[in-house]
Amino acid sequence: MPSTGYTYADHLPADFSDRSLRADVIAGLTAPRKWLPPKWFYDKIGSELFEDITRLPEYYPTRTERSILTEHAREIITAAGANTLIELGSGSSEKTRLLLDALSDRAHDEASYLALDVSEDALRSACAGLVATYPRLRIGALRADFTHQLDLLPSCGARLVAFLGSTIGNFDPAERTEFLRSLRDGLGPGDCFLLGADLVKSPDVLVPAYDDAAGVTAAFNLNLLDVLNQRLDADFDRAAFEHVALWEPENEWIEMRLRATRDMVAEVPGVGLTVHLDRGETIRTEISAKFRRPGLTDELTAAGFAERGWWTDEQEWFSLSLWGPA
Ligand code: AVJ
Repeated sequence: MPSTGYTYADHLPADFSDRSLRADVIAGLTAPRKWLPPKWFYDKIGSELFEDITRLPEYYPTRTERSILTEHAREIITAAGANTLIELGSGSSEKTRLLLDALSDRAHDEASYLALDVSEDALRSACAGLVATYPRLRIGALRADFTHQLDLLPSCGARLVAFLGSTIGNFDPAERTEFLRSLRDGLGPGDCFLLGADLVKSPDVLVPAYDDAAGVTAAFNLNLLDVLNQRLDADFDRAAFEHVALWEPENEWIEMRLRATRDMVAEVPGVGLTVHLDRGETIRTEISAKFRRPGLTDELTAAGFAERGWWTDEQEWFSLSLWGPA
């Protein structure tokens, strides 16, 4: 085996992705109000479309979070007192570099980084890129599902577990509670949790961020149908769906849906389903919850965390917050 400069461990069965896709599609498309989980957006094309979204003028979260990190990464690393950074859902690990620069300066040869993601491709390309920039950093990749494998986190040194990009917004409130509880359970007294969370703001800003003028988010949403067509041999007619993004003020989340523009019947042989949609019927494909500081504090406190820091941008559009065990 040629040396890659990082360690790689796989904690998911080879058929994990196929099995969970099938279970999700059966559950979601037989429900009275149809839905699909957003994690299936991210095939190769979907991941590229998401990278394109992060560069859209309307999509402020990525650049706003990056600006907070640029300004405060050192303070955050110092407040956390960490020598190990563990990133949940690391994806391209692009913004992570701002934290790694600060961590490397602080912890020198003691510094380590562990990327955790379900995608081997994402883990390998991110880690290979980091090896070149951070020769002294110990780098590890762990293929695991952070929604129910948080007990796998290695217990070495003072750890900072980072969950960036407002990915937490994709959970519904019950999933969020469970995620935060299980994360808290796995933290020792010297560990910390860094959370990137998008904040409530005017729908005039929020809605265009999920329904951009160039139609990139629409393509990202519709790509989910291609994923089902390819992986489950389904025959959804993409052209007969339209992208919908709406702000739900009572839940304070953005919902993305795919709306059928005609009555239709689609076959999904991979799960043995025939799916009927009426004209105008929607499939919910994502919720993207937005937060307020008091609400976040309540949820994190209920899960057993105490606040250790709060950073935001000038417009208070996005937050990074640091939490330790209460
Ligand atoms: C990566 C889940 C944070 O909810 O803003 C972007 C995904 N969906 N545009 C988000 C997304 C539509 C994104 N997250």
